[in-house]
Amino acid sequence: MFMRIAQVTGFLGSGKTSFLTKLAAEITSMGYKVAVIVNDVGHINVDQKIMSSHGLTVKEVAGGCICCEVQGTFTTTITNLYLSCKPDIVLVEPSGVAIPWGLKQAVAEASKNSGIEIVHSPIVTFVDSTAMEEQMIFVGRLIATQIREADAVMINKTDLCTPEEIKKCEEMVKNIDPDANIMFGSALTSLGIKEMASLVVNERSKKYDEAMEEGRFKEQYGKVGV
Ligand SMILES: Nc1nc2c(ncn2[C@@H]2O[C@H](COP(=O)(O)OP(=O)(O)O)[C@@H](O)[C@H]2O)c(=O)[nH]1
Ligand SMILES: [Mg+2]
Repeated sequence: MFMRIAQVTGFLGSGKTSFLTKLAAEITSMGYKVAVIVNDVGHINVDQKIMSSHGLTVKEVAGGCICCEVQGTFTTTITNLYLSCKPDIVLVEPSGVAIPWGLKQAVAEASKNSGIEIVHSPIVTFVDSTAMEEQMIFVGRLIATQIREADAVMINKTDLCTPEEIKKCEEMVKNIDPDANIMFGSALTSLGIKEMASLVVNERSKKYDEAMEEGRFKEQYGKVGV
């Protein structure tokens, strides 16, 4: 029993759902069975409609954010998803204010409880290139955490920006994490779709392993789920 989980984070409105819809279609065309879990309170019905129109499986995790509140429910969702359709890869979009390690812990719990071997694909944090500068003023700490905990950063909505604006956004990301693996994307032009598909299908999250080894995971969350 083997299933990949690819987590997408990023602030509300950074374009995760729009991108995931195309990403899921791309991964499906590569011959993999894809499922999508969205947990965007308030937007769930819209997301579900978009995803369903692409013939994808969408599981709704009710109530609060995946990472902190619904660990039990998430475990059940993952287990049921596996039993009902055995996807090769599950794309997870937690709420826009979730941080990556929280969800990783929930996934670890799901894995332990269900006996499914779960591989963590690289975590990709989405950044809204049209809004990052302003968001850094109001929610800078959250965005910085999402960037530092990610394996890759997707500078998104590039179709709306000039090359100079994109460059500025890239510099802001590098200021937060000089080692960030940066990609550029747009749900409108499909820039970055193939690149990200290849990443989540073929690679593993390195940040997660490092954090586990160094005990940082435990330090941050009190207990380790595996
Ligand atoms: N022009 C443009 N608009 C986008 C892009 N991605 C998302 N949007 C728009 O940005 C808004 C938020 O997108 P959504 O996917 O719901 O963001 P999420 O909250 O991160 O899931 C919506 O109005 C989308 O149509 C993009 O690449 N280019
Ligand atoms: Mg969304």
